[in-house]
Amino acid sequence: MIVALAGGVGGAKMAQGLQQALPSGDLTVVVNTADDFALYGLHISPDLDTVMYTLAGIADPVNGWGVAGDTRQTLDAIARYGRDPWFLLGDQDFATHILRTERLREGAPLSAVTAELASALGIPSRIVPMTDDQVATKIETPAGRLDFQDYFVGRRQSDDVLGVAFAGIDTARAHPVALAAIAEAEAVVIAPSNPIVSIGPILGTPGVREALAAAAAPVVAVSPIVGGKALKGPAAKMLETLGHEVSALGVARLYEGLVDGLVIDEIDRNLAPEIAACGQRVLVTGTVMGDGEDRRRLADEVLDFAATLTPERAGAR
Ligand code: FO1
Repeated sequence: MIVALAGGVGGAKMAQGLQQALPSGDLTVVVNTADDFALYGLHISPDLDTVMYTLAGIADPVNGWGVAGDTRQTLDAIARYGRDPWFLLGDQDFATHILRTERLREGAPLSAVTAELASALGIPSRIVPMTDDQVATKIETPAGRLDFQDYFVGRRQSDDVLGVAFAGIDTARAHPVALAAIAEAEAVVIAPSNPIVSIGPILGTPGVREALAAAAAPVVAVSPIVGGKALKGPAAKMLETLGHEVSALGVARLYEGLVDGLVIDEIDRNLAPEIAACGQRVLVTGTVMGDGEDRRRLADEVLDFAATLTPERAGAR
């Protein structure tokens, strides 16, 4: 079994490639839930849904999030009542949030609801929230402390990021299925998701770092920074204002002691020696994932690379 740690769109693409590369049922995706929030009384889990729609083959191909071909009649009707439709929820997407919220109110844990939805969509992989407890990303900016989606969607990531906090993380418990999957995995793949706000909360959930350190399997990360730029979203600007180098080397330093190998893009080939000096083996390949074929090819290469690694990271057995 292979475990992927994933956030939103980049993580979902990597997960889809892995799902295609592996026998049915061999993939467990542990997903960030610190972006979750409530809107119109509904529980929205953007990263879980992005992974779920992508693995079901129904994700919007342009945005990467939401459902392909979805309409916005509900949101238009909400706007008619004078509410600002700032977060773009499609009609089919609303169905997911309505049913999730209903089941949560009945007392079902988020992981069980996610499994029900994913199973109904025919997804052969396991999608596991990092925790069933509530964790919420807060962004410190010159304008004050912002809720994550207010910063990300509402204000279009225009604020400087002075700090990032994950409210509730200290008392959150990593999902036991995620911890067991890491312990039993043949390889753990940290997807090319934002290391601060997508992978950061997963690693920060008590128990996950310890599970990774104790795992017998190699841990491999794919750099989300290519040629000094983020593939998507605010990762580059965030890394810079938080004092990290905006490069694949910066990513290597963030994951130092945690991973055995780092996959970087051809364009960053010159960084390979310095990354190796961080104690990480390096695979240089094309990492920019467009269509399905790119995803599958990268997944095959990442799995082949992982199979060549002997865990040497700090704490590895
Ligand atoms: N991202 C946007 O930039 N604008 C949106 O209006 C938006 C709506 C949205 C609806 C459902 C969903 O599952 C995701 C959505 N996203 C939107 C993406 C999401 O906010 C981010 O990708 C993640 O939270 C960051 O990983």
